[in-house]
Amino acid sequence: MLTHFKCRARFYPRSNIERYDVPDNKVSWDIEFKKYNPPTYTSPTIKGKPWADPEIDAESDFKPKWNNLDGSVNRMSHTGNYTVLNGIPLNPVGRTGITGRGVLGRWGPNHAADPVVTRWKLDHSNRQILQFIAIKRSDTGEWALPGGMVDPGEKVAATAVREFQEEALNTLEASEAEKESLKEKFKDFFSGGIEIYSGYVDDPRNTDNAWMETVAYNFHDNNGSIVGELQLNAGDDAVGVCWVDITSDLKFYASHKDIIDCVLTRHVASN
Ligand code: RP5
Ligand code: MG
Ligand code: MG
Repeated sequence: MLTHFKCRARFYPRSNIERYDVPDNKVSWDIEFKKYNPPTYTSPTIKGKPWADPEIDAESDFKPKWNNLDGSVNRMSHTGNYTVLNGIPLNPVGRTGITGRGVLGRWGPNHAADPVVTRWKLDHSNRQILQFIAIKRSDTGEWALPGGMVDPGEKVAATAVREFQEEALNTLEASEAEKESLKEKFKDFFSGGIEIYSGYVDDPRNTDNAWMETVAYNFHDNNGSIVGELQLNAGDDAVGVCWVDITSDLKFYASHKDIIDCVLTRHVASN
């Protein structure tokens, strides 16, 4: 059964709020946990932001369409319909030890996309090793996929490409001419993404009422002739970027290791 660990760490990210301790056998909402008394936390940094929902309270005229496409905001979960208890969505995986939204903008699912750009490398014994492009996150310092949030109305596959270009190529600081040339050169490569995962992410920012979900796409350069031309340059919320050999002992942000393992399995099986 799906469970989560990273969103049960003692302290909520970017705060000194301590989560209520949820033992492994009390994660599921189906298991009674009478003592469960999590703190409520919604970071002041998200309040009033255009990308964030308002508070849910008696006076509010905020009437979201849970489990539906709500205008241009996708409030559907990849995991199926989630429960809404007293007007508030419940994390489909279970308890996290904290209620409210933390630093996440949306109640319920917060949708992201993750690009996994891969190529083969030959090691000293001429064995093929799959490599992917990882970024170092500025918030936690962990290595991660260069993913990001889906803008309202944006196609998820387009988010994956945009976030890759912003975080791994720093296009936010590129000139229009540079962006145009990049678009032209890599048009086919970035239109050939294969969906490899869609679902819940065990993100440290998740709460009982707000959580991350993603769709991950693999952009694979089988003979390595295309991606060699990519000028890696960390941008936006990334402070480092590089090619990383996919080996079993690697640790990554959230549940990105599981996504990377899916990509590896797929390529090893078809190689
Ligand atoms: C993770 O957070 C997703 O898998 C994606 O990589 C990322 C999106 O959040 P930001 O990078 O925009 O903070 O859960
Ligand atoms: Mg980003
Ligand atoms: Mg990001």
